[in-house]
Amino acid sequence: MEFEQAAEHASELIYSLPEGENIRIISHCDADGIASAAIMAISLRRAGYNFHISIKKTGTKIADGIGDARLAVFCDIGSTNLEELNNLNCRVILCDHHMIKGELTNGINMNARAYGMDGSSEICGATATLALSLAMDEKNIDMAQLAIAGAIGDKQDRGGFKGYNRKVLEDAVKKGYIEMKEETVFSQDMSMMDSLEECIEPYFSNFSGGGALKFLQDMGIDPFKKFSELGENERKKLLSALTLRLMEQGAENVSLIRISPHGKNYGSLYDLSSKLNACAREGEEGVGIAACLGDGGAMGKAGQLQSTYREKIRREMRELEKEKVKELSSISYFHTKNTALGGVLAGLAMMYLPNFSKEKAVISVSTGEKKVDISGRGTERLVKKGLDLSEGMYVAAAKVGGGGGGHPIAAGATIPPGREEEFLRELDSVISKKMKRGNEGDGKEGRSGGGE
Ligand SMILES: [Mn+2]
Repeated sequence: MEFEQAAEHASELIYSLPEGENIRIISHCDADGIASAAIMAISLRRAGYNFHISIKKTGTKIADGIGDARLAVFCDIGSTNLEELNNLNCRVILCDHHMIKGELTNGINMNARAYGMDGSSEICGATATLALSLAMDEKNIDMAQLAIAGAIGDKQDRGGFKGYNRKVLEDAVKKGYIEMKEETVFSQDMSMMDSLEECIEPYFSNFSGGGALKFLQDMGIDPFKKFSELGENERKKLLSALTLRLMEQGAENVSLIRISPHGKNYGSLYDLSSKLNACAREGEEGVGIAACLGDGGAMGKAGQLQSTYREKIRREMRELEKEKVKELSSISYFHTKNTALGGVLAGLAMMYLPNFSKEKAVISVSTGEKKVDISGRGTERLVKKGLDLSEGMYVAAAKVGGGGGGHPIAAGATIPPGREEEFLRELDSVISKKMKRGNEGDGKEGRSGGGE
């Protein structure tokens, strides 16, 4: 069966229920999950159904509290919980893109991976959900705005939108719901000084506490002007100086200008995605959903959450910048009290902090009373050299009585307190062995080549 055919079947399953029926939506607690839930909710409302949304974190018991609903749609979550889904008393539709284990016997599986799509780069939870939404009514293409924000949330914009994401984006551009605009990666609405200070991706080291002001003044650029108010030459000069600075920090693949999708109803979809992400991170998923459903007040609140969240990250990054980094052969690691930010900080440190080696994966360790949360981040270049954080976390966590996994480039683990040292040594050993093998392999194949 083709993916779109599965979407047709799922749509028929929904329309087999009478209007006014209450349909459950269960979705994942991140930007993609929030966008997915909103797409499903709006689609159901347009078709005359009621809905009830629950946003869940990955883990078990995601299907708790379904009550007597006759249909539950799982978006961006559920593929690793098939046993739970199969045991439900209601029918199930699964719109997902995560790794799937087993078979859904209780409804319609729209996990894109089951149809040969690359769930890590071509389709996300929100675009998979949009496929169902389009099968229900092709007019729902306006919600490609939300779907693309979801794809950005899952970093599927990297290297340009691909596969089903791209198809959806192109359709929405054709129909006038999305416009591609060139923009800088830092904020357009603030003075240059403020936007450089508050920028997180990319993160400029030492730009806080007057650093950005001095940098701009030294270049002869008025720090209180917005980027749009600068002259053509000033802009060019500034962009090349900032690029140089990021390269000095060790950042790879620096690009300060991007062609960004703007939604007719939501503005910059990068910004929307970042707001939804902040809502999820700050435990205010409801605000994110309401913002997607068109509640202006909620969108304002989401903007505040975005500021709060960014400020938290900047505060931690300023500390990390000063840190004497601890290193083993293939990993660098740091401790943070902020469990929720571990992965984000590891990723930003890996990319932008000069005191973290670009040749080693970055690991964050946050020790709590009952458990230790570990997050690891690498780069595509390191993955090509054989880095596999997923395998490393899995093996090392199992050794100390914990659990772990994820992707080669980004993974995590939870282990018992007191076992951190042992875990890190094992993780380093597993990663080192694999990277050594990876290097040997590359060496053999690349003998005739040389260069990239
Ligand atoms: Mn997702």
